[in-house]
Amino acid sequence: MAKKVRTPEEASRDPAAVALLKRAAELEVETCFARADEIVPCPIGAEGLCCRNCAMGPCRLVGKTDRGVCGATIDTVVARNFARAVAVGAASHIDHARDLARTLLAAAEGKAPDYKIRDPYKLVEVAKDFGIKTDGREIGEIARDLALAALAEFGQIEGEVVYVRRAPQKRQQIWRQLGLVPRAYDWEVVDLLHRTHIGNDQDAEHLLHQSMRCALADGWGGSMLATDITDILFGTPAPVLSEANLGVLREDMVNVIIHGHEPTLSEMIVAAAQDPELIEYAKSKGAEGINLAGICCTANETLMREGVPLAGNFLQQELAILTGAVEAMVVDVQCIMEGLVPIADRFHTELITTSPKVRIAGATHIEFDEHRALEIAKEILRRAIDRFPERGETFIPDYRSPLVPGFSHEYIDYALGGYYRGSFRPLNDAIIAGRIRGVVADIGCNNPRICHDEYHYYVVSEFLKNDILVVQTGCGAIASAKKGFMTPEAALEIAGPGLREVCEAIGIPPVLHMGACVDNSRILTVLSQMATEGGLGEDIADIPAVGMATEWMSEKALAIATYCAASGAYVIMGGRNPVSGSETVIRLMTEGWEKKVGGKLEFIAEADEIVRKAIEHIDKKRADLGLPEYDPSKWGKSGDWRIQEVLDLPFEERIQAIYGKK
Ligand code: SF4
Ligand code: MSK
Repeated sequence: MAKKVRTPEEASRDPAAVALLKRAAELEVETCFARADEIVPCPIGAEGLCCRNCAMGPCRLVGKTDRGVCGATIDTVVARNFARAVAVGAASHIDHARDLARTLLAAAEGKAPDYKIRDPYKLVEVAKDFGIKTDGREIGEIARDLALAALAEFGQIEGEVVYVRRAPQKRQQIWRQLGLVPRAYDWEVVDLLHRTHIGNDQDAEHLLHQSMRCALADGWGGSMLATDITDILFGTPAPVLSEANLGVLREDMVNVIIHGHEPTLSEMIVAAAQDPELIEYAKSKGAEGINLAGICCTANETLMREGVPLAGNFLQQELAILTGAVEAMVVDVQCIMEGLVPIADRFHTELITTSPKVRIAGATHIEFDEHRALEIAKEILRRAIDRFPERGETFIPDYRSPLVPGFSHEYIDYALGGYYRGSFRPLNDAIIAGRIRGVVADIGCNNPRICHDEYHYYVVSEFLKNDILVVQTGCGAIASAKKGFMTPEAALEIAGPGLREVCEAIGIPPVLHMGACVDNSRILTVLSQMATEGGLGEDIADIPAVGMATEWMSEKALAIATYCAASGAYVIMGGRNPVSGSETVIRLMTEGWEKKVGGKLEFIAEADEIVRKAIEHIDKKRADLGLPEYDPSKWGKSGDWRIQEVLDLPFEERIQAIYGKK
C-alpha cells in the first residue's frame, strides 16, 4: 500500500509551521512530520497487545493467540503496558520535582548563590502545609526545612503524602477507603513497575488500581511540589503580556531557544541575557542584542513568570531551527527530539544539552550545576553569540500573536475576589447561574499523527462558543496562544454571551494559560477550591468540568489523565487508544473507574465527538446539581462589546438601543 505523504496544509493548521514545512521540502530537510508519514505504526503495539517484558517473548497477542508464553492474557498485557506508561510519566514529573527540591535546599543553605526566594509568602504557605513552624523564623531556615521535608516525601517509610490534604474532604475519604492515597512519591512508581514484571500482578483491575495510586503520587505529589517550589524560587505567576509563534525570532538579534521542562537553568539564562557585558559582546558580533524564545514547557515556565515569548509547541522544535535564525537551542529534560541533531547540523545552530540525565549524540553537552548557575548560563550565551556571524540565509515566518498568560490559581483567586477577599465564589456563582456553562481543561501535547494544532483549535473554539471557560497548560496552551485565544479581546470575538460577560467583568481572556505540564496540579487546586467553596457539590466529581488532552503523545499525558480521573474528573484523550486491544481494560477505565472513583478515562478519536461528549457531561453534571439548564439567550445584554455594535447602527436605531425608545 502506498504511503500517504501529507501536504504542509494537511500536516499543520499553524501558518508558521506550514510555511516552514514548505521550506523543509525545498531544502530537503527531514522533519518528524515526514517521518510520521513514512513510519506506519505497528498495529499490534498500537493496541497495547505486544508484550516484551521477558525473553520468552516478545509475545504478540493477535489472531488466535490470546495468551503469551507465560500465559498472560490480553487484558493483563494491555493493562500492564498502560501501567508502565503511567509509571514512566509519573516518574518524569516526580524526578523533576526532586531536582527543584534539591535546588531549594542548595539555595537555602547558601550553596546556590544565584537563586533567591522570590515568593516568601508562598514559601510560608507551603511550609505550613508541611507542618513546619514559620512564626518568627528566618526565610532561609523555613526554606531549608521545607526542602528537607519535601525531599523526605519521595521515600518516606509510611504514611500519606502531604498534598492529598489539599483535596476536598470527600475525595480524601474516597481515596482512603479504596487504599489509593499515595504513601511516598518514589514508592508508588517502584511498586507499579514491580507489578509489571513477568509473573507478578496479573489482574487488569488490580494493575489499573495501582496505576491510579501511582498517578496520584504525581498529581497530588511530584507535580504539585514542582509547581510550588518553582513559584517559591522564581515567583508565583501573574498576568504578563507576551507573544507567541515563530515570528518572535529576530532577524537582527542572537536568537537562543530554551526547550524542555525545567526552569532552573532557563531562569538563569533569562537573567544572563540582560547582562550589559553580554549584550555588548553580541553587538561586537554584529547583532542588536540577545533574544530568548521558548519551546514546550521550559517556554511555559519562563513565559508565565518573565514574559519570555513562545517560539512554539512540541512539533515546532525542528521547525525553529529550520528558520536558520537560531544560534543555540538549549535543552534540559523531556520532549526533546533526537531529530534536532541532523537539522542543527544543516545550519549554524548549536544544540546544547544541559541535564546530567540527558545527553544526545551529536549535541554539545554543558552540564548544569546549580552551584554556579549564572556562570554556566553566561557561558552558553557566549557560545550562542559566537555563532551569530556564521548565520546564513534566514526564513522567519512573520506570524506571532499577543497573549496574556500567568494564571496561577493564586492569581485567579485574587482576580475574582481581590486582595483581601480572594475567593472562587464569583466563578462558582457564574457557573451556578449558567453564565459559564462549565469548565474544560484542554492540555497536553501535539502529535504528528494528528494535524498539528487542529484538535486544540477546534475544541477550544467550540467550547468558547458554548460559554465554557477553558484552562490550558503545556503545548495545548501554546496552540491557543498562537491562535490568539489568550487575550481579553478574544472573549469579545469568540466567546458565547455569558462567558463574554464574565471575561469582560473580570478582564480575563476566555482561555486561561495556567502553565507547564507540572502545573496541571494548579488545575487540581482550582477544582478543589471550587468544590470547597460551595454550590457545586462537595467533590471534584460533582463539578461541571472535563479534562482532555486532544493531541497527546507522551507517557506523562497518560499519567496526568490517570490522576485527573482518579481525582473524579471525566478525562478524554484524542487520537489513538493505547488500550483498544482489550474491551475489559476499556470498560475498567470507564464504567469501572466511574463507579469506583467518580472519574473516568476515555479515548475518542474524533474532535467533534470529543466536544459532544464533553458538553453532554457538563450538562449532566449541571442537572445532577439541580442547576438551571444552559440558556445562552439569557446573557449578553450587557457589556462593552455591544458599544461598537450600537455605534454602528443608524442614528434612530442607536437611540432606541441605548434608551429603549424612539
Ligand atoms: Fe510473553 Fe509473558 Fe514474557 Fe510478556 S511476560 S513477553 S507475555 S512470556
Ligand atoms: S511539553 S509532554 S509535548 S505538553 Fe510539557 Fe508539550 Fe506534551 Fe511535552
